[in-house]
Amino acid sequence: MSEYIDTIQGMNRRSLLGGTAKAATLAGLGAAMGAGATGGLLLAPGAADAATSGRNSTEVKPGDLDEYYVFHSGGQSGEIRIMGVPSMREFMRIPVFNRCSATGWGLTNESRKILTEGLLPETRKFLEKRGGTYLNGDLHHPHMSFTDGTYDGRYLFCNDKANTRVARVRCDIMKVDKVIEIPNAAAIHGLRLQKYPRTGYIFANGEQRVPTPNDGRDLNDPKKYRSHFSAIDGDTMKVAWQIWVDGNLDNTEADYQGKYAMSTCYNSEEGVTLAEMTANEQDWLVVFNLKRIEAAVKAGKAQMINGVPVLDGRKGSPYTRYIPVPNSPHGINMAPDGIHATANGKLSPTATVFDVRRFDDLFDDKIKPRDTVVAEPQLGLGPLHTAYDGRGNAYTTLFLDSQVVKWNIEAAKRAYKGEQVSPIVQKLDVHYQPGHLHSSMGQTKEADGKWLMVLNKFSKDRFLNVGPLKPENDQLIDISGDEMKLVHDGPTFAEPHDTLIVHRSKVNPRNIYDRADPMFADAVKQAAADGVTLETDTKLVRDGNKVRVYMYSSAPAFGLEEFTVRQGDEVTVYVTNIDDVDDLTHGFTLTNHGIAMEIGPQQTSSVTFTADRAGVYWYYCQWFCHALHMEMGGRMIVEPKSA
Ligand code: K7E
Ligand code: CUA
Repeated sequence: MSEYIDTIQGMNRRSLLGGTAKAATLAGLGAAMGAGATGGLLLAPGAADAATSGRNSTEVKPGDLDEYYVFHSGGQSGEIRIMGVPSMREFMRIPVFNRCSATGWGLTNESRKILTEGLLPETRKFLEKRGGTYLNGDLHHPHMSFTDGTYDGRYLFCNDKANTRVARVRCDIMKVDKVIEIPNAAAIHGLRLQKYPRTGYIFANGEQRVPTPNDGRDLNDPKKYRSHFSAIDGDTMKVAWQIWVDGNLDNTEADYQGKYAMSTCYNSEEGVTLAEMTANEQDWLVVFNLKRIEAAVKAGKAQMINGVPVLDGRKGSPYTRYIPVPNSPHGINMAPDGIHATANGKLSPTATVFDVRRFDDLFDDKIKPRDTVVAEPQLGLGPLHTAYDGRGNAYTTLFLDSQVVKWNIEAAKRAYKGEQVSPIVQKLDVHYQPGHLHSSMGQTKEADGKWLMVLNKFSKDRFLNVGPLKPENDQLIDISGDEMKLVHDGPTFAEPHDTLIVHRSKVNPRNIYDRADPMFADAVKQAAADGVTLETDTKLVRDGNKVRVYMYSSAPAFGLEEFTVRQGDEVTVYVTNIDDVDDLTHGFTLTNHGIAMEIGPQQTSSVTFTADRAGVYWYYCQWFCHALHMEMGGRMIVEPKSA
């Protein structure tokens, strides 16, 4: 949790509540509220063992498949990782904001187009002499598109806090197809999706407050800085509207009715130093009224700033309501019941539970902001994020206590009304300092209450020592029974913030590219203009000092075993993998030119470079494809300028 503030590090861990002792009293309550959300989903391998033991089986035998996909953020690594639950095996990495040596992401023409076309004009100019695109990103929050309150397997969306971008991943091929920079806002942090009727909007929090437009004005006038909440159209990947808010936006969430979005918001002081930002006892949950905002944008009430309609949603506006919550809240998590949303206290040992059905009355000014609060349980030190099991229980990470606390929502509501009841069911030690946690299907209305993954920021002594930089520790917890049971430690590299556990029935990627895939449509178009059929022709086309080299690949050979260019030529190499077989990927690596790319079955990839140096340069296939894979190569001959 990179944004954690150290001011409360001095507090004693586990000093606040002796929760575990109270576990027994309420253990029955959660179970009594009924399971059944798993109905209709496929049984996992090992489910039979689990049935006899009464617990979930964590074992996935060699050759068996996991029951869930995990889409894991890569934090400052800038990528998304695909894992499996319950095995916790990592299957694949999807380069997003980073560069990838293996696949050529950030290097191929296809990926460079995606990485640059959504940048703002001034950023493109700024990056002209810096390689054309950013080299880093900070990917916190991947989320899958919804239809009718559950995952639909179309897309993943994610944020880049470092360079204020939002990206979209196509789940049919598990590759990024759009990256856009968000104007006006600074540092996109919280990102969630519209759940109903479908995605729809991508809600994105601009965390930092900056002058708007940020062009040199109001430098030393923080009162004029603005935070922007953005709604992006997930189909077109255009910013639909933005709205100013008071304070800094942290995390965000959407309801299951398609009426409201909500963000935790700190720095109600609007300070610029840590001391100023944490001075107040209270910050807010900001609620956004989507219908009112849409109507106002439609009626032309927004001002256009950098091409985006922007509304003023600061206090007193019809578009927002500010609900006071204890100082510096962090995660905001909607329960699968569609009713309850929990804001996590971070600097306060509490979580605040809202009944989102009351937001209608709040916007009609029939009730006061705090009347939307239905519970505020004391959970422990440093509550950051909450997950749900679909049986009425919530699970909250306690960063400072290094624990996950399981608590019951109904009991918390009764306690809030004054009944002598503790909502806490169980506290479980985790290792160490957890940030996000996620339950299987838990951010959908199909929460199935089987698994909980907890993303711990520190691993300390849990793994072999690898030097001063340690991995993080993602732990898997079985939540199918009354008691949470820790079943697996999983080291991960910097720095998963958030994760999704998606039932495998929701995701169905292709094995082989469609030749009509838009990813390489430009290459197909250029080939047609050059009279080349990509699948069958090899050809060198000279166009001044621009040279286009077309070849196909079929294990274990490239269509061209050599081609000749002149020193100083700008060369574009197009490779089409005509193999039509599962898992038969080729590569194209050009030695001493910093060139490498992936070419999947039936894919076309291309790369452009200047042939600066005379000589012979071999290219080879770097993806093991055949018994003669080592022999799969050819020569680029570069004739010296003088010749
Ligand atoms: Cu680290 Cu979701 Cu960016 Cu919390 S965030 S931990
Ligand atoms: Cu083709 Cu290795």
